[in-house]
Amino acid sequence: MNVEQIRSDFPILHQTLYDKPLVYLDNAATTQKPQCVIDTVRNYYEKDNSNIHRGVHTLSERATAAYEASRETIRGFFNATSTKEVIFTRGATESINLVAASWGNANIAKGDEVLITHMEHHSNIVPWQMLCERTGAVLKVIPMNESGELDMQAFASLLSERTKLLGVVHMSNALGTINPIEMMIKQAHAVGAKVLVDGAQAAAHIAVDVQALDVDFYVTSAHKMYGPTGVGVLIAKEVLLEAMPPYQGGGDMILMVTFEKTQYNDLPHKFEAGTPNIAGVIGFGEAIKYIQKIGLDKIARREAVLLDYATQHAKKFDGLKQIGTAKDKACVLSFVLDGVHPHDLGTILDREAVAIRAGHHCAMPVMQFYKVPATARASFSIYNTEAEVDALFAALTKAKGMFA
Ligand code: 7TS
Repeated sequence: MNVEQIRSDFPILHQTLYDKPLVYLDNAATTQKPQCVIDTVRNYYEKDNSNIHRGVHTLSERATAAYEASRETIRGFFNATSTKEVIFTRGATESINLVAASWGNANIAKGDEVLITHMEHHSNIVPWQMLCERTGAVLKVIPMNESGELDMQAFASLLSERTKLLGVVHMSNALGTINPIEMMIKQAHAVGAKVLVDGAQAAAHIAVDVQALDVDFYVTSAHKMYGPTGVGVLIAKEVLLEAMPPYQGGGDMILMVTFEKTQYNDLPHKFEAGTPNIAGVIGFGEAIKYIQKIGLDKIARREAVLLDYATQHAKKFDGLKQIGTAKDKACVLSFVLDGVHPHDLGTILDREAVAIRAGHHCAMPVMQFYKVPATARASFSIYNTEAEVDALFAALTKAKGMFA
């Protein structure tokens, strides 16, 4: 893989901050966008902008065709059975809220259990907590160990016929851990539970085949996959979606409305009320094509080399404690540095033009587990280089010196 060639696809990377070249290591928060995605969104607004699914004029037909072509691209990428199983949303967060509200209200009752893990992002905790509050169901949590790996024995003993849903993050944003979802899905199905996998981090790094996984609900966001913000997807089994009530009511999700009764639209439109993020969806499709052009296998191999390089640096760095050392992990180096608050670290690194994230990463229970208020997190993508990892550690050395 030619990293320099890939870098040339991302215009934002070629700038300086404080007279130093930008080193962007906040990819878990959002990735940068390649020129082809930027051009696709721009082209849509310049040439095709129009509302979809209802116009008879040419622009509307073009916009609709491009929007639905994106759905097919995304179906293929995740190997969903049909485009009926591909629901566009605002992002992973909305996808989870959709399932918790629609499937949850219809299927969860008092005394049922919803099982999640200790390393979930808040977006895969709070919607389930809200559902449990509404219904009287109980939220259970799979514990993890010091390395940031799930306790699989505890998982097995938490599963029972009361478990109605397992919500599990595919790849943790705070730790980098990749969870053994294939095995977990099988075990959860064995007790009759449905499984929602939060793929917000994983989908840009790990190939996902929803049929092979037999996963019930898989969610992700376009903006972490080189696509636009404000758009994402819920991929779900058709039988489940057919049985689920609509999430929101409005235009496009209906076939027929009278004051007495409304007949809902067919899948996937039943779950896409209102004018969607048309440009975003079309840009999302282009981002997926960009990933496919490079190949996820190549991406994963390259990112593993980079993470290994950064981890070797981290191990040698005096006073640095890594948070998250799972055997199976990707792309995330989360850490604390003796005597320097992560927020101060983030600010000092910014003056060196190194962009990292400092905070709880919307995973406060992970911080509580490690008894830290926050961590510093560098997260890597296909366009990052070994020289940028060197720049990160040079900046850390400088920060440490300032606090010595
Ligand atoms: N799940 C995981 C594992 C995530 O990392 C994120 C966002 C979400 C869900 C929510 O995605 P959204 O696109 O709907 O907001 N994670 C991060 C992060 O690590 N830093 O900023 C956002």
